[in-house]
Amino acid sequence: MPQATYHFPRGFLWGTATAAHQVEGNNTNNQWWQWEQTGHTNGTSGLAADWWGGRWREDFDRAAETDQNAHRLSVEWSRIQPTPDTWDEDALERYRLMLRGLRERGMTAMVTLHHFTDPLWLFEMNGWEREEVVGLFEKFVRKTVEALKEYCTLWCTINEPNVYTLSGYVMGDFPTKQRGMNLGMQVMANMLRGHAAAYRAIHQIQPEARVGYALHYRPMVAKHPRFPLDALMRKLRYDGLNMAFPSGIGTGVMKTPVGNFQVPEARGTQDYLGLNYYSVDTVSFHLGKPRELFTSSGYPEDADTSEQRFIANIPAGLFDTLKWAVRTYPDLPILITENGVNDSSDDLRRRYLAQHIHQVWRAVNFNWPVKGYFHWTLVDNFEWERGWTQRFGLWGLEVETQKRIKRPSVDLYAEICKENGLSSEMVQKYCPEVFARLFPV
Ligand code: IFM
Repeated sequence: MPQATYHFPRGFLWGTATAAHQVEGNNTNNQWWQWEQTGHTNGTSGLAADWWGGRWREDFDRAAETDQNAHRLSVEWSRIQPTPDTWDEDALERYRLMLRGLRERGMTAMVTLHHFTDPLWLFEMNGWEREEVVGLFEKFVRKTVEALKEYCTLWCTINEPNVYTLSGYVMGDFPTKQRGMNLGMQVMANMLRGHAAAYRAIHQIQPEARVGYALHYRPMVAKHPRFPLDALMRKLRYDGLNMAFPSGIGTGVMKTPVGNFQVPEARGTQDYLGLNYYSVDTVSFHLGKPRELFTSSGYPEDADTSEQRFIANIPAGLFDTLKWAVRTYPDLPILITENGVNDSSDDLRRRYLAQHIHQVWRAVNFNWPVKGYFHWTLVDNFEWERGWTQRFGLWGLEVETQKRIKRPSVDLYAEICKENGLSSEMVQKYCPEVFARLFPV
């Protein structure tokens, strides 16, 4: 049996990623809370993982004690700016405490400034649909970065602008008052403007900052590649989901299925590319889905899927994602800002983790500039419209009692972080079923 270790470069960031609304609890002043109270989600966020009540301390301990050296968290706009004219200094102080907590534990902080939630006052004025949001977002970013800059130099302006837009304005799963593809693309253009304004503001405040955003990137294949409509739909969906935001940052022109948006100020506004990768979609033409531009997406019948078939374990897709990234932006540092799987029994997670990290190693081995990996997520969290039905945590959470339950993947990830690599012994111990694939003779 082969014995080997796939090593990573010194200084590689190993961590987990979280988002404020999903872990803090009692985030009553944003549009998601309202959406939950009006029956649009599978349960309500409630106390979530009670980080606002202080349980971030014990969870950061868990991360540090299992050798993670970084953590990506987000701040909640509606706490920091509860009304258009007020700032909550206590909330900012609480975030400073959390970031100091990371530093005290020897962990690098990455802060996301917008992760799906908007203050209610912004939502009520139709938020990102109006261009005025750009100045409002910049003001919030300035205030927040000034307050937190002592503890963070790695900033993510906006998480998954493509998902925010499409899940809301096209699918209707995320809070919106009106729907429509054109409106959705207008929202995405405003997010791009907001990102560009934030990028410049952060650099003004903190010249040494590294600023980017997190793109949810989904490789796609046509279900029947020789069937022209499937191939066409794959391209349409791929361009619509994956390419709009990057095209705007690459060229200053955001290309969308409903036309181009000129955002010249966005050109070149990233110091790294953040990639959230989960799976590969198989796309086909579907007459019954006009809202989704007549496309349907799923996974192959025999795919290794998670509960509810939500995610298919297709690790090669992560390599393809990284290949796309280096070809599109040669030399730009890459961070895997999310990757993980919903798996309450932790049967799939161990091999998903090992197989995906193996693909990251392949990329690093080509000298592609991948600088870190953030697993989604540390402790089970509130999964938006899917509520508590999906468990992405390395640690499980009993929501009522707030008890954390360690899953076996914790130990696998801890060994990877400690070793700064993935070894044959680890794979043999935690997921022998994929040993031959990861360490072929
Ligand atoms: O929980 C989400 C996160 O907020 C954004 N990316 C995907 C995750 C898993 O669904």
